[in-house]
Amino acid sequence: MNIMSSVALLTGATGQDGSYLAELLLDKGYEVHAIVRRSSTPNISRIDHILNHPSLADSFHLHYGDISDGEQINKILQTYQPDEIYHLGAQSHVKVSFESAEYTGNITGLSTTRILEGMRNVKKKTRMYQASSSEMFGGAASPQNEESSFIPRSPYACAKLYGYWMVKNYREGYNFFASNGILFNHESPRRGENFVTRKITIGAASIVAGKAKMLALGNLDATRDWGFAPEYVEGMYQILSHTTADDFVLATGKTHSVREFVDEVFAYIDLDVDAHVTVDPRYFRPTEVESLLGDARKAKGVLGWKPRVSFKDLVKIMVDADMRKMGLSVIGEGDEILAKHFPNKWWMGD
Ligand code: NAP
Ligand code: F7E
Repeated sequence: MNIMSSVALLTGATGQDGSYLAELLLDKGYEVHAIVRRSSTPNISRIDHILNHPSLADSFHLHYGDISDGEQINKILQTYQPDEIYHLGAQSHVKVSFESAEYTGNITGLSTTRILEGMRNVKKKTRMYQASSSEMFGGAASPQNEESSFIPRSPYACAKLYGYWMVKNYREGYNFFASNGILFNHESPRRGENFVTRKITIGAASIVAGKAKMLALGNLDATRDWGFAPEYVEGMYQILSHTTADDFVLATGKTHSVREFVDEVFAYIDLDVDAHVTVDPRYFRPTEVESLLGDARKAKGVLGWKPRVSFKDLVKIMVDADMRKMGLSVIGEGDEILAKHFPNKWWMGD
């Protein structure tokens, strides 16, 4: 253990953002500890390459635990006394939250209180990042920024809003360095397979590979402000590195419909949308967030954070990756975009 390194504790390290963030922090010389839940089959595919890395593995430590278990969180906090905590663990699927509303409240909402309470027993001044979400704006008028109303439209959004307010309350009540990153949708080749962007890129690649004929989707008219996950992880780090604890929106400032995402993907690999895409009401939600469009001027002005990857670029990066994973030849524009925007790419593989 290098005693000079800053120590970071991550929840959600096996997820999309957590895996990129672990790489970013390791690249910056941090000693990284991660709370991961035990499962009967391994759930570490996104961080396997770090665990097997010749020079990074020694600085990356996994601890079994569940964010429903305050006792274990306390134990880990007391043992490792982190300088920074990034709380990314959550039941993060909006549609699933309608089916598992109480569970989502416990995992996505109450876990934030468990972390904050645990921090009260840590002697050093630990900084805490809370993964808040644009879903909290829900039905609020576009564009949404730090001053917008919160009109949550799902159990997931309600749970995230609870965490958001707990962070603000502990910041004000106990002088905690705790910050909310209010992140709009961000995607990547590591995006969970049942979120719409990845479902579409995998679906299209499967059609090219002859493994599927049709792709069934829900509401094609909803619009989202979609960015590229590695850039949002850089933003998380910048939020915690800022001189004061504060709340920041991260977004691209552009919104596109699910239908436009489908059109871009299918056009890129020359597939006919009408021949392969159907709408299945099973994927509709009881209440929908029709439109999200973020205004990240505060993050740009205060932190200097600015996303580089456009909507069309994001599509190409994700399609190339899924085509490659299926053993198909790739068009390769996604690789060129990555090389152009990230000449010193800090993450490994996709
Ligand atoms: P994700 O891929 O779904 O990852 C969620 C992580 O939480 C996984 O590592 C998962 O572990 C872990 N987790 C879930 N339940 C747990 C439990 N009971 N105990 C311990 N760990 C648990 O999510 P993401 O896209 O990376 O998002 C990261 C965070 O940002 C989440 O809090 C999400 O709600 C929030 N957020 C995401 C976006 C976005 O567009 N991606 C936007 C705004 C906010 P397993 O691997 O074991 O399932
Ligand atoms: O849905 C529509 C769906 O599940 C986007 C999470 O990371 O971002 C994410 O939440 C839109 C919705 O993401 C399908 O109805 C159509 O309007 O990809 P999604 P989300 O709900 O926006 C926020 C910021 C988070 O914080 C969350 O953690 O796409 N849609 N057809 C579909 N969605 C899915 N999943 N599957 C479909 O077949």
